[in-house]
Amino acid sequence: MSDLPSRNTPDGGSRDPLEGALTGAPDTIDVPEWAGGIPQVGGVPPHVRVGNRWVNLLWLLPVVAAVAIVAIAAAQGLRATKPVQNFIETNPGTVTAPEPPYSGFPWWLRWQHLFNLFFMMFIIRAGLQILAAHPRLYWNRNSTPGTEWLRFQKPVPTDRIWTAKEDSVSLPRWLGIPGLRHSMGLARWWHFSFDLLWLLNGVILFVLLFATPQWERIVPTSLDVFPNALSAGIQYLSLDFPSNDGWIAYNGLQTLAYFITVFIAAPLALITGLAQSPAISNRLKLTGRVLNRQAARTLHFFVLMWMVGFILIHTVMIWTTGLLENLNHITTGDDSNAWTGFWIYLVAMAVVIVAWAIATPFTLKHPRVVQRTGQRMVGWLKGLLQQVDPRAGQYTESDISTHFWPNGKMPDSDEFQALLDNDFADFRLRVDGLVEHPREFGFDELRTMPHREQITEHFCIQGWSGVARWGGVPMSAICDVVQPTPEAKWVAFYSFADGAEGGVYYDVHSIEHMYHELTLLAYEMNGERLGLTYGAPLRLRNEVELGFKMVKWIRAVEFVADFKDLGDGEGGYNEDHEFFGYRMPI
Ligand SMILES: Nc1nc2c(c(=O)[nH]1)N[C@H]1C(S)=C(S)[C@@H](COP(=O)(O)O)O[C@H]1N2
Ligand SMILES: [Mo]
Repeated sequence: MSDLPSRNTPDGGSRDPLEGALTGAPDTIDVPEWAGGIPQVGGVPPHVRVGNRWVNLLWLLPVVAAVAIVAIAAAQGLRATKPVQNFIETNPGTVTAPEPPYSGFPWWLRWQHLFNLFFMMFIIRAGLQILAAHPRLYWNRNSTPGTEWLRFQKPVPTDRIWTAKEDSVSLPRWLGIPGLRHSMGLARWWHFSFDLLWLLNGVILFVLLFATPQWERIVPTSLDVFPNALSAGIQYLSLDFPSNDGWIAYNGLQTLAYFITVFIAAPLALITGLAQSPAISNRLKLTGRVLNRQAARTLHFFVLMWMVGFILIHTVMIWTTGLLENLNHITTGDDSNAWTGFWIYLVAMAVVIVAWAIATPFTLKHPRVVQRTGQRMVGWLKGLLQQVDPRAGQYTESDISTHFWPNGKMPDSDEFQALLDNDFADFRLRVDGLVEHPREFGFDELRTMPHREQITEHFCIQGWSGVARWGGVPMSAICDVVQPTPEAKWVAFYSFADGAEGGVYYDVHSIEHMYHELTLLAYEMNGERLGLTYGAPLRLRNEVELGFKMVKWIRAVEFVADFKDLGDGEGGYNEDHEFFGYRMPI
């Protein structure tokens, strides 16, 4: 049947000889070897595009400083005028409640505040790491180089193939988790796991806010909030702050800031995060419309900017408007000047700093633990998302991207070269494992089988996306021929190419997805024969999953009961070597 030796399983079924060509993977990270030994290279200062020109945002620093000085002077000048003084007198900043105010922060709010702070640290750091995996932000879903509005990376070179992986940048290890280039697989476990905790904390907060009068602090109930916010703004800017009545009520500006943070920014973080997922984006057809993946990613970044800005100003205000009182309010819940709150604050901050310091070294030392813990925390949710039907997320001809980022390590064996030289006339796709009729399919034969075309969006784990028309044979047609046995639960796709660290690139997919009409072995792209860069002779399309699961340069397909004994047992090459998850609908 095949030129490679076949081996037998204890139950007598034939197993794919390529199983033996898979490699194990280390459970620790050796930085020089990471991701195929890509050197650690950082990004560039943020550049924003204005028309065709790129502006280095560092120039903004002196501009912001100059504007701040002018604004402070203007606010002070204004406060010396009679009309503004009258305005501030009638609108002192704090909207007086019609009901007698109640005071203080209940114990649950104080604990939730602490948890929020702790969770946000990991979410933000891991989020930056994910951003660094594709350090460009766009509004359009095509991710065409040059159309991004913000980049932390040099322009894409045009004189050679520039893979998406090469585009990733390192972060300092104290900032990103874990800082290395192309380490978003690990960062995503941190990001998603703490997202879940943060969401739970948020749901409890929403319930308790409205079960108590606490919501009145941060939900404006009259239009007076606006003149009072303006008044508070002028007072802050003039550096003669409005009185701090936070124990009883917030001023207009505080109310608006908290309202936006809790009721706009936080839900937006969730929505724009989910909208980047292939499963959700395709299911809800948000893709082609307003909230395409890149617009969602850009808005997700704006939420990050808001949150970081909020945290900075919030902290400065805590320190400058009566530190001891403020700290007692949020720790012991007393309105006093005692030092107790300060000491509690120091202990809490020490815990945060220790957790901050440990996160990256722990991840580098125990990446497998991070992967397994993440899988336990959010794997079940990802499993649920895999059930969705992606058919709604199909496009039309005019949506096809002109640029499609290439990724992955090309096949370099003599065997592949020989097949290529012959235009794959001698290529045989081996399909075996737990099937009634293991067999090989010639390339010509595959092209006489049922044919399907679809225009769909590709979602890379790094963050970029692109739309292409794919044509090929549905996996269901292959299944009809080979007849998987009832024991077959997973399907392994083996590549002609090695993964970045050597050993055959492979990935597993659930058997259910094989019967989805959008799951294809594609041999055409945008109406032409699939090019070498994009995976010739065959590549997989499974529109529920992220890009790395769509094996290119496919050589063999094996139906298995379990993937534990393939490679390192995690469900694919990147799962083994870069600690990705095997369920990747998000
Ligand atoms: N054999 C093989 N297939 C692969 C990869 C790879 O490295 N080797 N990379 C994957 C990743 S991460 C992505 S995003 C897509 C990229 O497909 P493209 O080059 O057509 O954009 O291929 C996937 N298939
Ligand atoms: Mo990818």
